[in-house]
Amino acid sequence: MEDKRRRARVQGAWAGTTRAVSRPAVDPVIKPQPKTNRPENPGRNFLYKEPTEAYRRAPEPRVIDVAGVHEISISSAGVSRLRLVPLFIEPKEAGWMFEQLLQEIPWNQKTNMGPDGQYQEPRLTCWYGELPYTYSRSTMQPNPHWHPLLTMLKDRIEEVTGYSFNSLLCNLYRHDKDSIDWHSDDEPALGRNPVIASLSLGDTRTFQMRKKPPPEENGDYTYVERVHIPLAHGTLLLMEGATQEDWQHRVPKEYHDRRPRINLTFRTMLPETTAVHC
Ligand SMILES: O=C(O)CCC(=O)C(=O)O
Repeated sequence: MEDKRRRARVQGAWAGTTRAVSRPAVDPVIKPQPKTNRPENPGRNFLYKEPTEAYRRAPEPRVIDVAGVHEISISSAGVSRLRLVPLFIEPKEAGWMFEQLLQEIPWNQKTNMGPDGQYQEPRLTCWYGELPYTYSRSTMQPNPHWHPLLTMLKDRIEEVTGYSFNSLLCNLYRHDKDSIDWHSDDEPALGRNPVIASLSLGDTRTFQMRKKPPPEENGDYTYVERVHIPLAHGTLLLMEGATQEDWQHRVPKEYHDRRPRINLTFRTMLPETTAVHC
């Protein structure tokens, strides 16, 4: 029966051709295979190998948003300590101060030298102090003409903290895309374990910190500890001890609209040294 049907097909569809139709001597019979969990390619061996390294997860950032003293690490360089004072300047006062500084500080966009050539900083700045300040291979000239409001704020911070400062770097973040990249305030001109007093006015931005990795990480920051601090209108943040030696900080760009923010970082520059800021 089967042979008869095959012959009929040859005579019908292919009967006119002289080409020989090659076909297997025996029709292949497809047998149903039993279901197994074995891989389809039996030539390959799949062996379970015990992982040689423990699975590492980057730690969640620690958020610091309450007033007080926060010791964030301890190392051979010493304790890294932050003091957070929200509402150091009352909102009513902070409002007119912000407007006045926004209008009256001679803001300027600094040009730095990076590995790919010159670039403009994504923010405006102004430097006050008797000494020049050099970072990213570009120098800010001495500027002894302190705005009276800045002198008043410096006096107020000195009175409350017990520290004294002779210099000030003012930063203006005009909108959400202005920022400052990872760095430490660790120039030789600032001396060992410098104290930095940072006063924020205007819109809130997140001040991010990351711990410098140990030598065995070869400069990889993937798994380091992180700290996030929202710096709101009128907040004072003090960085003390080994903070600059053991940590870096930045204010990143934001994905959502931000109104302008002014940050005043009071520092003490030592004379007779050359500042080098990375
Ligand atoms: O804007 C800030 O809060 C940080 C500024 C800063 O990192 C700096 O001036 O070195």
